[in-house]
Amino acid sequence: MLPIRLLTAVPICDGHDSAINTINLELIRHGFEVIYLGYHRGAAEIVRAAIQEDVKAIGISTYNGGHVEFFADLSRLLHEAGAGDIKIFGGGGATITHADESLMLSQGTDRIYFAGTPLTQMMEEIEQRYGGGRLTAVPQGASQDVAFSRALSGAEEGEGGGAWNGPRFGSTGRSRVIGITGPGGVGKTTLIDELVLRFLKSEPNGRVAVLSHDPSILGKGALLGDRATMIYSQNDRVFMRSLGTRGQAGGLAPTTERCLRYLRSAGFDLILVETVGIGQEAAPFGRDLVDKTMFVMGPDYGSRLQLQKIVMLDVADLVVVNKSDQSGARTASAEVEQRIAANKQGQRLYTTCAKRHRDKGVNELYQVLMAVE
Ligand code: B12
Repeated sequence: MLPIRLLTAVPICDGHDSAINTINLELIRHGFEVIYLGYHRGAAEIVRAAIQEDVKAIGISTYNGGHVEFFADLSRLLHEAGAGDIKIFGGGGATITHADESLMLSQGTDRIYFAGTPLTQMMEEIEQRYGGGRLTAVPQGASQDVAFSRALSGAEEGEGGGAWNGPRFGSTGRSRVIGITGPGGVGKTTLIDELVLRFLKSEPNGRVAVLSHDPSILGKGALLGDRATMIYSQNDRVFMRSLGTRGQAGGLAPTTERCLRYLRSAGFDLILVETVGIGQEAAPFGRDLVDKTMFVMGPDYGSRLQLQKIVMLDVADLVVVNKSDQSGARTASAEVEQRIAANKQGQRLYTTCAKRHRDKGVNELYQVLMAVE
């Protein structure tokens, strides 16, 4: 059985994230997979993420006021999408009054936790309310994303024949699946977000999927936080699913292959798969899992000798040195270029600075990805 998933966030115009950070850790300790969206988040992006991540409930921490309207908005948007069965709960010290609470409960909120509620009591109750199985029914009038998201979780569990039977998602008629890997901290998520931006601009009717991995232990909870750092991927034409590795070594999850097959069958034009940060020995993508593999590294890998030890430099189709603004980037590019030239496999090196707007290296990389047959 898949772990139960919850999404947590702090509303727009609110930066009080200390409470939710504590709550997140407790939820993880109690075995939940927590997709954390971060602070200053609008109702629409929270609802979109909750649907795509197939969560059982949304937990909101709010301190700066406006909570009555904000929670009502969440409830309205969930119902409009046909996902009114996703519950809403939350807290915010003493800034939510008992009168507010009554109003909020009457407008669709499931539970408010007040200041002074012990964490153990809160967790026991959250387990009781939202534990058990995931949401499987697709309510009448549900959006395509709601139906697809629940079917995708079903596919993870081996249900439904492994292929999507509903309307197709993309517009170009073919899916390109790109596996992206590299050590932690080299900017993979930022690079993916920038590739997504280019896709949204160049394919006005297309849809892109992102499958993102964070480390987790089998049978335990996980904090899945890649969405919190993404900007352009908060868009209706992006379908993003975060996965915990659930005890599997190497950078991917036990259900990654099923998810990828399912996303491909749904016709997304571009599917970007991000592994967790990997070590020198890992080569996470098997032969048929993806169409092209991309290895992203930073200029700071140590000595030239270290380069010899990185297995992905032998097998990646595309090699990217990101953070090209850092000192040492030129030398790094030259050394990596030499390293892959020695492989004699026609691998190409791209030098990028993903955090820079309209970076030429990212533009070039995007063109190459979209030309993948
Ligand atoms: C810490 C704090 C800060 C820190 C925030 C640090 C951070 N990164 O979070 C700092 C100093 C940065 C800060 C800044 C500001 N703050 Co302030 N801050 C607080 C303070 C003192 C505590 C909040 C807190 O974290 N409590 C700890 C949590 C764990 O406990 P709790 O609140 O009791 O929560 C319980 C339950 O509600 C539940 N819970 C809470 N959230 C959730 C979520 C879920 C999913 C669940 C299940 C449960 C749950 O868990 C707890 C269990 O017992 C409150 C005052 C107060 N005593 O509440 C003011 C307060 C929230 N801040 C306030 C204000 C005004 C500000 C500023 C605007 C000040 C300014 N002029 O700059 C800024 C805004 C910052 C921003 N960007 O939004 C006001 C808000 C007033 C209002 N709403 O009308 C308060 C109420 C202070 C006051 N009395 O004036 N603040």
